[in-house]
Amino acid sequence: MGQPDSRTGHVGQGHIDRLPPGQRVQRGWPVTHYGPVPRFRPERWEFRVFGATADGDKHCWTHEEFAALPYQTVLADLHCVTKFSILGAEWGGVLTSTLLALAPPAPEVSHVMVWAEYGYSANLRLADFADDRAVFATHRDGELLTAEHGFPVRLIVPHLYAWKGPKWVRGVEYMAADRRGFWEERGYHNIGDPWREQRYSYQEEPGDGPEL
Ligand SMILES: Nc1nc2c(c(=O)[nH]1)N[C@H]1C(S)=C(S)[C@@H](COP(=O)(O)O)O[C@H]1N2
Ligand SMILES: [Mo]
Repeated sequence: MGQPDSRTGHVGQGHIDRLPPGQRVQRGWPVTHYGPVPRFRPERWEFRVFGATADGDKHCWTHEEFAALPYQTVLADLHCVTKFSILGAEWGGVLTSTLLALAPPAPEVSHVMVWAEYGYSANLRLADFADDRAVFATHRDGELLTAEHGFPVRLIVPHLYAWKGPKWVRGVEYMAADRRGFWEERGYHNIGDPWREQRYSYQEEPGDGPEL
């Protein structure tokens, strides 16, 4: 047991209150994604912030530059919409708030699209993306991510289902209107809050997302 974690307010691993409705605890760390694992090519890799930036310019980081950005850690669970949850991982990397400060969005930006290798994408409301626990993770529990788990960079948004956190991230597009990402176009909920069990698009209420 011990002291409650200052970020989650939860004590101990597997405490019942920390599990969103309909989820079960998964031991270990399964690999879950659509399609093949991309090969990392450092010389071709760049992390791009584009779309409606405040200065109208694209912002790019090489892998070396990205790895040199301020490193912070977040303690967070991972909730897959297929109903398993992984509890108590420490994610290390670059906070989305750091990136937003380095490449500020224009005032009209309301949503972002996070883009990954092979065209995988996930849309997020700017406020969800900017959450102070959202992190572009390069490490888990102090170790570099493996290729299957998203090396070199994956997004973790602790308060949303894990499909909202692309592995193998390559960029962020700032948007002045909402647009559906990969799974959001294919039957999954536009917002994806596990605590409200927003799993599927048929559960969406007016205002939750663009017309399907
Ligand atoms: N690029 C990419 N990222 C992705 C996915 C995917 O299909 N492609 N699947 C998501 C889903 S549904 C989950 S549950 C988590 C799983 O992360 P893990 O394999 O590291 O456990 O990755 C997310 N990120
Ligand atoms: Mo998932």
